[in-house]
Amino acid sequence: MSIFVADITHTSSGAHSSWYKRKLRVIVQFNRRSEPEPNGSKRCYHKMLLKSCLLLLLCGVVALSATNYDGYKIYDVNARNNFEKQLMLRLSQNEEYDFFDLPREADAATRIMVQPKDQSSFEDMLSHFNLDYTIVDENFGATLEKEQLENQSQRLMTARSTSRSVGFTAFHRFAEINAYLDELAKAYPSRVSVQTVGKSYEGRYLKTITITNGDGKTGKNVVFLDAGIHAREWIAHAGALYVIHQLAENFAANADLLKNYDWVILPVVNPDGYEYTHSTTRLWRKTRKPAGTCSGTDANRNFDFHWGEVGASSSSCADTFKGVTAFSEPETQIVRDLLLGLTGRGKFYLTLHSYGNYLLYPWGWTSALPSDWKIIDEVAQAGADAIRSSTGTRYSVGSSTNVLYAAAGGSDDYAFGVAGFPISITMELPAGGTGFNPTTAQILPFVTETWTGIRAMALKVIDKY
Ligand code: 0X9
Ligand code: ZN
Repeated sequence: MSIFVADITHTSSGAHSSWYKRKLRVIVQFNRRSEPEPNGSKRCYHKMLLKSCLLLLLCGVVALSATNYDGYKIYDVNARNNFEKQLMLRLSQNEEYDFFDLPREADAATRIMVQPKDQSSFEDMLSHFNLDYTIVDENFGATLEKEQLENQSQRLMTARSTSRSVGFTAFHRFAEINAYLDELAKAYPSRVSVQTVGKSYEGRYLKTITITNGDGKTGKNVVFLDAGIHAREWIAHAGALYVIHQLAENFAANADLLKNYDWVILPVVNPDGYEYTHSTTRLWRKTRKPAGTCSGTDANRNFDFHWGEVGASSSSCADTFKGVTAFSEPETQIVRDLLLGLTGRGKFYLTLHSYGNYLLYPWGWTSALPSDWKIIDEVAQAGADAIRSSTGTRYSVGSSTNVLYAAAGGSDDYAFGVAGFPISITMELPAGGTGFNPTTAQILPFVTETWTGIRAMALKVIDKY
């Protein structure tokens, strides 16, 4: 019998969601009765292996900056029981590993990207604990290289073949997205306007687009939609652009969505992060403002509602860094001010992320449900049902904490709990490629399917408020 002592995050009440909740110092004993007790050099080997496993689990080191991902591997680890799940959760606190998702159920696969220098110790650790795993990408750098070339040529094709700065066969740069908004305001001046709502840390102008039916009525209820809080979730930005395209350019077919409602859309919350994913580090998630020894804050942990209470890191190098203070980031301040400015009129806040096919509603900070959760559930369910009947794609619906994990400081909780939006939903679009990297061919099918869900949810909201 070996005794392995580690700080393992405690999963409270067996709920697969609230893994961040309490940190307990626990002693995990793993019994190796089925194997002969190691002796001599074998015992020594086991000790060394265990030591390197411990080091691997316990050391949190500075995150990388510029990355070409050459030789990076992506693994799916299938945590089959509570011990294995706890092991994965503990490992996810090591900032050297990029956990694309976190184990939620005992048998759910967890996707992890591991850089070359850590791969052999990582695989040793997996084998040592007899974890079930597969490699889903042997060289993420090579995958990205091909995809970047393809995206580049698709961007050029869009530029050549259409009068618009964006299309849905490529992922576009921030400047192209802003140019598209301005083109729409110019093309449809009676229905569409663009507002500059502030500046990112690096000085990029954040713009919202307001789409109306042009009847001149003021004070209508509002749907506020944003995307790109997380830089690497490119399909979310594309999804917001498709919503804009539908409402502005396919107006007649969507007049029912604009009769009594105006739409305000911020397609890129975090432009510094977004540009950084295009230029330097494809899987960057956070903003870019320096903090401590690293850069960037997880904007979706930075809102001042139960800020930092759960599921957020205090380490500035972590991907879920909560920020030095609540609203430390100019980008989250901008979203805050937009949300507060819509208090009363704002009925539906929808924030687009990826990935995982979830429609999540408050709360993200507690497993308790808001008293009127049934109405939000009905709206989200309408979205999931519409998508299911159009393409067969399944979405899971529920509160963030209960369906995914507890994480405080999210924009959805703030919109609902502080700005008074009665319906507040985080939509996690599907995975493409190995998760965050859909191929260019996947963009159109994903965004049209997403639009079907958004349309159904908006109709439900309009019907209720
Ligand atoms: O963790 C997040 O911020 C979101 N998932 S993601 O994979 N896109 O990073 C989910 C946020 C759900 N809402 C709250 N926890 N408030
Ligand atoms: Zn996200």
